Amino acid sequence: MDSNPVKDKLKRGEPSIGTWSTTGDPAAVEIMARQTELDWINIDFEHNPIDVSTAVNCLRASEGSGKPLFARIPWNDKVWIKRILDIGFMGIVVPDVKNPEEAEAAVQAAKYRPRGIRGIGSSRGQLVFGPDYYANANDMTLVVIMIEDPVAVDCIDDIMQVPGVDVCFIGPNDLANMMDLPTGMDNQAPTHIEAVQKVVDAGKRNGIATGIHTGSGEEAARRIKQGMQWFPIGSDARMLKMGVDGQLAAMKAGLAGEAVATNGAESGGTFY
Ligand code: 3PY
Ligand code: MG
Repeated sequence: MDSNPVKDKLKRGEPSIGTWSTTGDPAAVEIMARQTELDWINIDFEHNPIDVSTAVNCLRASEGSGKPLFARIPWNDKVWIKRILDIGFMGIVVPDVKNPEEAEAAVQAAKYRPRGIRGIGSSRGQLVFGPDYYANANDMTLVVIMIEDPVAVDCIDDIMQVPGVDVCFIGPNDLANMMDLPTGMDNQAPTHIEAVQKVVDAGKRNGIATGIHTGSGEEAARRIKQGMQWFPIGSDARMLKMGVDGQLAAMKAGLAGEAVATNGAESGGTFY
């Protein structure tokens, strides 16, 4: 793979929907990567006990699927960005970028000269992507800047105009927290809705893909209709929990003699 199919899709103006791995478990990543309608998986190093030597096995587990893996790093830090890209991630998600200077620092860390300062030394990059890795990496690498503070919304056009920023992606919980609002996915507070819409509108003006972390397929459909192009549905841990909760609720309803919604889960088949 010497180009990034997710970047290609975004350039064509199409939505590219993936999910998060908060477990960092290669088996979970393998199952999700084989879901043909998910375009990518993002491993979340920001809030979870995942280390780089585990994550490289997530990359190996997903390889046969042809799906790019991205990584949310713990902070906007050039050392993290270098190590993550060097082991073969095809993009970075950078938390809480507050202004164009911070966006510029993230892009510089992610790109080789002349655009950036990334150092030479990706053995796995060359192994997996081939001997032209250094020539192709700048084009291939997706840079996702997270908008999680109203100060970033106030300068969103300037952030989007930093060359090399591909996506501005909203963290709904941190944004709510920084606005002194109750947290939660699919936030319905009017001021939160207004801030999210400002980011979407700026994305359209500047030709930059936007997104928000969604909690369900139902929200994902609404966000696509709103004009968003790049975002995850939940995470492996969230979907596992929702699956368990849903099936236990169905069992209880069945025992109580109520109609049971299967919610897409098939009871036949041999996948278990
Ligand atoms: C948030 O909601 O703050 C997030 O970072 C989600 O990814
Ligand atoms: Mg956040």
